[in-house]
Amino acid sequence: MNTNNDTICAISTAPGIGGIAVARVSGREAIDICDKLWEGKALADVASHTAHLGYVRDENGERLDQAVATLFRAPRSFTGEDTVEISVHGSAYIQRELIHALCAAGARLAEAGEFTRRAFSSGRFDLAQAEAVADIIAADSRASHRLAVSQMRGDFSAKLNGLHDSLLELVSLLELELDFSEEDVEFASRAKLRSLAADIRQTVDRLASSFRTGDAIKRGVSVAIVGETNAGKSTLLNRLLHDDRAIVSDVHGTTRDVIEDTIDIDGVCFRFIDTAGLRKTDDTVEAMGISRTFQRLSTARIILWIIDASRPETIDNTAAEIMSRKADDSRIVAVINKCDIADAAEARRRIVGIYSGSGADLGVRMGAGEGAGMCTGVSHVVEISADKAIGIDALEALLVQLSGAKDISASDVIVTNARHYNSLISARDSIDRAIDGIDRAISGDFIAQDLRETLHHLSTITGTITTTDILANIFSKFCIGK
Ligand SMILES: Nc1nc2c(ncn2[C@@H]2O[C@H](COP(=O)(O)OP(=O)(O)OP(=O)(O)O)[C@@H](O)[C@H]2O)c(=O)[nH]1
Ligand SMILES: [Mg+2]
Repeated sequence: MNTNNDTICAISTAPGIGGIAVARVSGREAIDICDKLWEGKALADVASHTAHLGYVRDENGERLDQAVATLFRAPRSFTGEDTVEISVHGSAYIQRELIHALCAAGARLAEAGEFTRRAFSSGRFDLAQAEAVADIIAADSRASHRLAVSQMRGDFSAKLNGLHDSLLELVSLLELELDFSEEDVEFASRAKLRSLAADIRQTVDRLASSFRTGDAIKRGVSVAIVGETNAGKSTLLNRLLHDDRAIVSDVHGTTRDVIEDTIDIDGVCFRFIDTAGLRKTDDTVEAMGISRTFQRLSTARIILWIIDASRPETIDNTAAEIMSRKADDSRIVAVINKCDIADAAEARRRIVGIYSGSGADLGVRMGAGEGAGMCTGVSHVVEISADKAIGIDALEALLVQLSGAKDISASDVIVTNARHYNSLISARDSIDRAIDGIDRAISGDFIAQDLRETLHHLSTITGTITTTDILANIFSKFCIGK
């Protein structure tokens, strides 16, 4: 990545043809460079945060387009540098020629994420906030947008800064003690130190634990649709996606491969995964499909176990596989399908009797849970007809509830970035070592060392401590113009 001494330019609107395209120019020479191709009031003379109508000229000095130039003087701009945004008509030709003209006048084409990187370098915001810019651009549901906005606003950073201050206080207490070690004074009682460290650990742990929800919301809550062949899994997928995405037929073993797609339900993005039906088979390709079903089962957050109401005796065939392969913290919803042609009572009785957890959800929802608790797993049972669209609204509402997205209040800080999560886990490991050290009454300098390490891991999130490699890696994931 180049230094910040030069002036960069790029089209910041989406690639392709549009009503308007905006070229962003940022750097020390931004205003002078734009003036070279600007026909209108000299931009060097206008006030910051003002917009001006004029013309831009191409490399050869010919009028290219009528345009609006908006000027932001340093440091009150996104990058913290002098910035000009030129809005032109969004033809591919005009966009290309405008960038050529800007480069001929002394700017250089920006690298991916370079505008945001400059904003970070000039202290406009920290690294976690810079990463939120990419998330805001990528967010495609209300829930993921809300999380990105909160991170960009600095809620996460404020939490980290609070932790940083508490850790520094702990380290300084210990170091002060070490300075006076000959005099054998204790500046902080070990009990006090331990309780402060435990508080920090709890906050770090809460943040790390929020990642599972945050990641699911950001990338789409994964919902695997599994069950016996012919139960109606693909019919349900199509129903949920409002699209004929998968082939439906009454031939057992129709779906061979995993089919997935995302859709927004009530502001939450879900990733629905239709899978090959579970049954014993000698067919090699079908067996491969079933092994893919197992993979998806183990990573899904929510499992929709589809049961054919007209064949309740099949419940036992798939139950054991599903129970044994699901992730510990995923939820299973037993979905009794084809309720338009069969009574669900027998299927329900079997599920409640054998496969439900002793969880309150079932008890309340289903009245008595005969024999509940024999095999934990199913938390909800719903009755639907995927084909006739009966019970779908209730199923969707349940999915939204299970996603956890609605339990997040505006003040909750949720981690959505894998890099942040990894740093939090490392921070939690080092604070654990520090707490262990306090418990074992080891020398203060070892404890201080572990606390400093915790500080280090937390600082990599906001970018107070960082390396060029980390920065290059983060910003290369942005697009050019951002
Ligand atoms: N009456 C009725 N038929 C349904 C319903 N849902 C699905 N079907 C029928 O059941 C048959 C199987 O449906 P699919 O959606 O292909 O079943 P699947 O579970 O994906 O089957 P495989 O891909 O073979 O595992 C089709 O003939 C559907 O039309 C329903 O709610 N009611
Ligand atoms: Mg299918």
